[in-house]
Amino acid sequence: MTERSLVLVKPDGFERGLVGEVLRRIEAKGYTLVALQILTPDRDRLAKHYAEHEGKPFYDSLLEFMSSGPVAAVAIEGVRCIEGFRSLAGSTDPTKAPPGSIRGDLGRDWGQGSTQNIVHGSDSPESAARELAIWFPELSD
Ligand code: D4T
Repeated sequence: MTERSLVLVKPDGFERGLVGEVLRRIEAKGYTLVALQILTPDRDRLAKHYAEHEGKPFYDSLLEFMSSGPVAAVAIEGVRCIEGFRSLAGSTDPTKAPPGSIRGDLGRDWGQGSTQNIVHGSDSPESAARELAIWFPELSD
């Protein structure tokens, strides 16, 4: 079934000039770009986006990192694109993410407080709907 997912190129990926490379991999996989926006997210938006992580030890450094500079927010579309983009991204820890994935090929540990792993991708249809409403409310019916 065709579905939509939210992809973020995080501040580390944006700063390193990797937006084009991430979009290239999404398009090469065969998914469609539905919407794209460059913005520096404020804490309100990030608190909504990362509500499930509130109270965890890495929450404050995560919000600080994610609000530190521009991100590219991308709505993508395709059959099973939620699962498919998670596969393209690789596992959360970029040091251990498999080669061939975005995080495995392009990411590493930089010794920073928050994990810098280049991209975010929604992890379920419920998360995708919730996150797309936060970043692209204009796409909601
Ligand atoms: P996102 O949500 O950014 O696509 O990442 P994941 O889905 O792969 O991982 P996650 O939700 O578990 O973590 C969200 C975000 O928090 C950072 N993080 C995570 C961190 O800085 N320290 C940690 O110990 C964990 C688990 C990285 C991604």
